[in-house]
Amino acid sequence: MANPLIALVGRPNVGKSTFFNKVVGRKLSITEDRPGVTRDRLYADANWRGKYFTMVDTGGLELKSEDVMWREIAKQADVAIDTADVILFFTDGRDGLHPSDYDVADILRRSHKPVILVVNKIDDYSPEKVYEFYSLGLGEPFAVSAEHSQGIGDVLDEAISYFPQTTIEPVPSLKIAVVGKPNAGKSSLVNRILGSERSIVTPMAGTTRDAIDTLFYRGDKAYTIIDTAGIRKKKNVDDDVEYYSNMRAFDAVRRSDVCVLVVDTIGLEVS
Ligand SMILES: Nc1nc2c(ncn2[C@@H]2O[C@H](COP(=O)(O)OP(=O)(O)OP(=O)(O)O)[C@@H](O)[C@H]2O)c(=O)[nH]1
Ligand SMILES: [Mg+2]
Repeated sequence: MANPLIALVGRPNVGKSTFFNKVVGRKLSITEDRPGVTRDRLYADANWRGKYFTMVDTGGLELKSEDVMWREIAKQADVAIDTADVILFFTDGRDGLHPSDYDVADILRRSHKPVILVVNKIDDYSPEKVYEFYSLGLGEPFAVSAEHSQGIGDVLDEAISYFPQTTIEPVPSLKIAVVGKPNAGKSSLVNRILGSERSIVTPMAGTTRDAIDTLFYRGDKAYTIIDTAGIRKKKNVDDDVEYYSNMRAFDAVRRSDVCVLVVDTIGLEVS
């Protein structure tokens, strides 16, 4: 039986990945002060008060946008919503209630799953900032500062209260990291192995930003396959996001038991 799944969902740049990193206790997910940093789904196991669960970080939702990238991000978030046992709906208390929050609220209501409304970036305890969020019609908002680790425990207490009574510890699995240069076909290979569209695959280089762990079974054996961002030589890395996604890829290599190196035989080039 798999762990209960908690999904983090909300519009871009509200602090989902910051919260995710605090809960899993590692800087797994890339955080930056701009929208659209998280693009795939990022899974990690954690426990709270002895209850084990898996948490999934998703990319921010821009539901009104026709842009391909935002639509791909929304597709990934949809899978997380569909498979979640509990959803943490993230909003930004510093910016205040945003029209897009209503769009996300509509989607979450339609999922008929337990939804916990989180108002993040309440760094100085100022409860008045959360009142307007009652109008989303999703019950009591939880004031949180992910950055300063405030209010996280209350949210997790509420989340685990929705778990089924019997939960078990995570299964040990063989960890396989799939690594290679950008656009070598790593996500395509991973998706083919998993038999479903688990990562965003586009012909554009650099669409996987994070190292994505997926647990799967073959026969009675458990495996974790880790899809990573393409690695380039340090001298060619020119932005922060690529720098950090490269670090995630190296971290995946370190924590794996086996590495699969994917080479593009058509586009062989020295970079
Ligand atoms: N002041 C303050 N800033 C925060 C807090 N939580 C996150 N931030 C900042 O908000 C920015 C966005 O945070 P992320 O965690 O990357 O946001 P996200 O929702 O994952 O963004 P996308 O992946 O683009 O959807 C970063 O600059 C964070 O440092 C908080 O509690 N207080
Ligand atoms: Mg993010």
